[in-house]
Amino acid sequence: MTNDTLARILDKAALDAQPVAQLSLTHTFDENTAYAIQEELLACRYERGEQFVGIKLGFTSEAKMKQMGVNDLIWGRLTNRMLIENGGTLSLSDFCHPRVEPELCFLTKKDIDRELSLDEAHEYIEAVAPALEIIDSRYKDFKFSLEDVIADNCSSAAFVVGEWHDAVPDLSHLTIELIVNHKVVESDTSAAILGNPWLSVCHASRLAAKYGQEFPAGSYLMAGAATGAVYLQAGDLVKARVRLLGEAGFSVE
Ligand code: OOG
Ligand code: MG
Repeated sequence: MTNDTLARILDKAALDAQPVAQLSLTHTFDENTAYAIQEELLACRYERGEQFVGIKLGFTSEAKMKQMGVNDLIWGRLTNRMLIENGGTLSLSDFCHPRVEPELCFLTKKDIDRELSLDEAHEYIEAVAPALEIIDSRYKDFKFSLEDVIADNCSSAAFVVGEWHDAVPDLSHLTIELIVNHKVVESDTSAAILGNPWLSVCHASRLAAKYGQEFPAGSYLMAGAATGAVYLQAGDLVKARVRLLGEAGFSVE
């Protein structure tokens, strides 16, 4: 099967909100091919008029690597269709089995077309915000190999961004909490994200350049979850609360 055919299986799974068998059960493909399938998958979304708005990193924290049984940093693409306004509503029926995780989101200030050093990263970032990522594996039981999840655009499904703040040099000591129905269900500090969330900017710049992805000024960068993810239920009121940065939230119907 071609990369395009495999991508269309995942695209249909997302459109129908019906998970499919892991591609790796019937096809052998390496990490590079997985990223090529991801590109084809995004091409399906662009064909429908969606636009690239940013990059998300995955498995930047121990908690996530442990929860999902994989141990390598991955990246995916965000489109305008995935953005839910802060305080907005998510419909469970649009997704297979969505989970939510608390994150930080950066807003880029300049076009990025090469790997940035940690010292340079600050010049390229306009602001930072508390955020929530809704991940929704298109694979049955939310189970996958590293190659499977890369092909599936790293489970990207939706995201919510709170109020923007100046991105101060030290972002590694912020408590990040996931709050569902007024209860803290997951919590860690921002140091859980690669030891320093600014490193997410360096990794995203490296990966975008490596895979030829344009990363223009004004793009979002979801830095990766600080904690494990939890399944969403109808009626949930979900918030990410980050010390000094405030909250981002949505409700589930
Ligand atoms: C893959 C996406 C991981 C993160 O922040 O670590 C991710 C998944 O867990 O399904 O978005
Ligand atoms: Mg995430």
